[in-house]
Amino acid sequence: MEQRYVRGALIVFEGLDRSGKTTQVNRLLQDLEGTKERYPYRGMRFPDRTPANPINIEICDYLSKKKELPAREAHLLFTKQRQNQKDEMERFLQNGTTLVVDRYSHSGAAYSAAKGLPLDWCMAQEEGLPKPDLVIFLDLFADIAKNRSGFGEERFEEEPFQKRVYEQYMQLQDETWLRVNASKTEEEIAAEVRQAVLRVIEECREKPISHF
Ligand code: DGP
Ligand code: NA
Ligand code: NA
Repeated sequence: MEQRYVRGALIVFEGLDRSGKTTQVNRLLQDLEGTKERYPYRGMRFPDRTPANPINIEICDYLSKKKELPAREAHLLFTKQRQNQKDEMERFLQNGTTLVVDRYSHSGAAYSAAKGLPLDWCMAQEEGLPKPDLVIFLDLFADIAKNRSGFGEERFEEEPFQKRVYEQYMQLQDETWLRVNASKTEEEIAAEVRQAVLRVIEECREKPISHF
């Protein structure tokens, strides 16, 4: 018998720090609220900084520079947080719930590779995780990002580092990526995002979940 899939889409937002990513995630979640009977959804974010477990707390301490870790160990910590959510993510997707995720595997690989780890090794740690159906990359180069307020306080936010992260992101792109010019207005970006998301939700209803 022919197999039918009616599943949710895995939608991921990526971008440099201060690219306006979180604003756009929240706008999309608000938009989806209006059609939730038809397209159930759930928001998620990585890293998850809620102090719900020791891994989350360790990530928080590392990001706020309270704690130092070798690059490899730090990477595996972030990866573990994603791997721990794998089963739950699959369940939601299989139940027809679209997941809207603020950062995911590509952040992991791009930020860790920018610190000097091999990009391939970083992505290899993501193996088995559901692969996004759509990656919305808010493309705002570091030169512009640094002029936004609050830039530079946290680990990874220094400008030369952001340039390296950007270069790594560029190597990770594939046909599932939508690059959005992040210097457009918030409204323009939101409209572009919404259109792509609704298209992908429809398209992947009939497809099995793919994996890294
Ligand atoms: P925010 O998205 O604003 O909560 O910032 C999270 C920071 O952590 C940001 O600088 C990107 C970085 N980050 C996210 N995921 C990973 C990861 O898997 N590995 C590393 N090294 N950094 C990550
Ligand atoms: Na940040
Ligand atoms: Na953010």
